[in-house]
Amino acid sequence: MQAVLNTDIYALTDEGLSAGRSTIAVAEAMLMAGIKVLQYREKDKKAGAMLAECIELRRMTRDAGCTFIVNDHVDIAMLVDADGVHVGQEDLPVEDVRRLVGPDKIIGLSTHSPEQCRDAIVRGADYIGVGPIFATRTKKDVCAPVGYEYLEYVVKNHDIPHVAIGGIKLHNVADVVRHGARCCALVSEIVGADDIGAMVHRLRRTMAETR
Ligand code: 3NM
Repeated sequence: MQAVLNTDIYALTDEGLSAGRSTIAVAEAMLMAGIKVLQYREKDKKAGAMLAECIELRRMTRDAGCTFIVNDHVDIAMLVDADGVHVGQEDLPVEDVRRLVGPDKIIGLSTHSPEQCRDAIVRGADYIGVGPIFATRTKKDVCAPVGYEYLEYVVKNHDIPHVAIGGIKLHNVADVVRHGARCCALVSEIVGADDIGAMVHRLRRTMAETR
């Protein structure tokens, strides 16, 4: 039951961590490498600039057959006809996001505990983020790492599609997969890589060899 996230790597944007490259250029490299789920996550940009980038990314992801998710901004997701939106625990409740985007769009919710996982299912989220698995500096207001304990809880007890996130790198991704993650989200390891295509291929090979 992983139809929504039927892929190995969930990529996110973050221009501040992209070693001087634009988010559009980074996304282009990700799509060239075969990324099939991309989330637009830019915390320090104005709405107008985000809308302009998302229009471009929607075109690029559609051409590449890649699912396009917008973080936080339900309005921008709707304006560009993104495939879905991702929200956090303190954003608009999933039921209200659903009223806005309708039944056909994907809604992802970040979760950090078994209770939040059960709540996400009741509220009708289509997939959940599970993390942070490890400490990360990419997300400012993030809670303490949940380690593998919470990931294993989700894998053992629930069918909802999930994506492991937080501090995942090339050197630990095999271990995350061994603990049951089917899809892994990485921000800094991919957007900060010198050669984004090579990084995606190495991650993909490592994950495939672990399964
Ligand atoms: N969400 P990196 S951790 C965006 O736990 C995000 O919900 C998290 O970045 C969560 O791969 C995180 O660079 C940041 O550690 C992940």
